[in-house]
Amino acid sequence: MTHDDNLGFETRAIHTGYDAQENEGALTPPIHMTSTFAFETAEAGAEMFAGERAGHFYTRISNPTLDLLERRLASLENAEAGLSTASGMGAITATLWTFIAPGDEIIVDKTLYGCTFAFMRHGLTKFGIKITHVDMSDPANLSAAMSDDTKIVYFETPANPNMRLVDIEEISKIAHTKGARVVVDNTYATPYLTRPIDLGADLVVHSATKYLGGHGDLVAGAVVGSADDIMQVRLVGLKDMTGAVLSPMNAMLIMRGLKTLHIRMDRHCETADMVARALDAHPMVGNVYFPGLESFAQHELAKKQMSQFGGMIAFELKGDLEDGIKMMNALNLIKRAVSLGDAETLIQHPASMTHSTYEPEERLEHGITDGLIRLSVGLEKPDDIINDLVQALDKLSPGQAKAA
Ligand code: 7XF
Repeated sequence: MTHDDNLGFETRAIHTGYDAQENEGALTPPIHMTSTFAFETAEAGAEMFAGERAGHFYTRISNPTLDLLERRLASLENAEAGLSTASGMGAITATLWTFIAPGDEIIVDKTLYGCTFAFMRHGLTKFGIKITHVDMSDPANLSAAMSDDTKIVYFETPANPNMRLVDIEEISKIAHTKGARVVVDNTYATPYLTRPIDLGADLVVHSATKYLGGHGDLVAGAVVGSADDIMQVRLVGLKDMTGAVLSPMNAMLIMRGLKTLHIRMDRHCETADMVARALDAHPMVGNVYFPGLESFAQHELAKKQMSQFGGMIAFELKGDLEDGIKMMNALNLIKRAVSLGDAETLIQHPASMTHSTYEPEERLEHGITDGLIRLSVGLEKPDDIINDLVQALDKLSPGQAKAA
């Protein structure tokens, strides 16, 4: 597959894989809303099923609209091939089911999105897969933990919800000494900010529900990697083991989102930086976790691995859980909602929402405090976002001076 290597990221997000002249001149690609494809002859059908003839035969395996989206995502991630799925969890489960067998070990970072954690720790372990958690913020911990059974090394960076970063290049080197595949969840950073394949990762998974779609109107996922690996995920993980195929209609909406990914991400990043600094300056706010802050523990790694620092912030109040609830309920503009990467600024409480899949003692062990609040900074006017947060925080500290 060509990746229009000479063209920029933004240009490929708009054009890759599509020729209007092959489609009646239509500027926007048609949506192939079809479950099945007619064979010219019975023999042609049999040849397609045998893998001896190219072509689409059933949308759970492939479809021209999905194919176009997959080419674009692969191009943006600098991967050979891509696969779209019905959700981020569809991408993660299809990928992992493809490459593991009973007795294998997956080494995962300490902090993961709640359902990914539940899939591994509460799900895969039932099938004889060993899940070992390692604090990958120090790569030496991975070196010490690798064994001959380790088939996959898996992490998010930045991690949901507490923003911990993992050094993709260092971790990939260590994982490859034992031949393990490195799978990175790049949902938070998007390929606009970080390209894990370029840094040595083997497979990149996404919740396309978030920044890639970008408008909060769909649920979708994707995985990219080598052509061989992606073919296996397509034929095993997607076709047979999960069936988590994306709707062509949603593929079209993601492609519409991708056209503005770079503009949206620039703005998310710029506003998040302002919001993080405003939170940091407020007397009722304790720790602020944002990779762009000089005080962020892994700020140097953020500069090495991310072109900008993203639109996600986590913070703790100088107060208790009740204060957190009071603050969230006092917001007028910012929506109390899970998910992220939308135009609307969203706030949520991981311990009782996205990460309630962890047992309380597991949350403690994995660094998700009860007081942590997560903010997905949207595309509204920055002052409006900051003013809403400050007026809600001020309600916790009557008499205290407003943050500058
Ligand atoms: O299956 P989904 O499209 O919802 O994607 C799952 C998923 C995978 N990786 C990361 C880093 C994610 O954040 C998600 C979904 N997270 C949402 C959230 O944290 O708000 C889900 C709402 S419960």
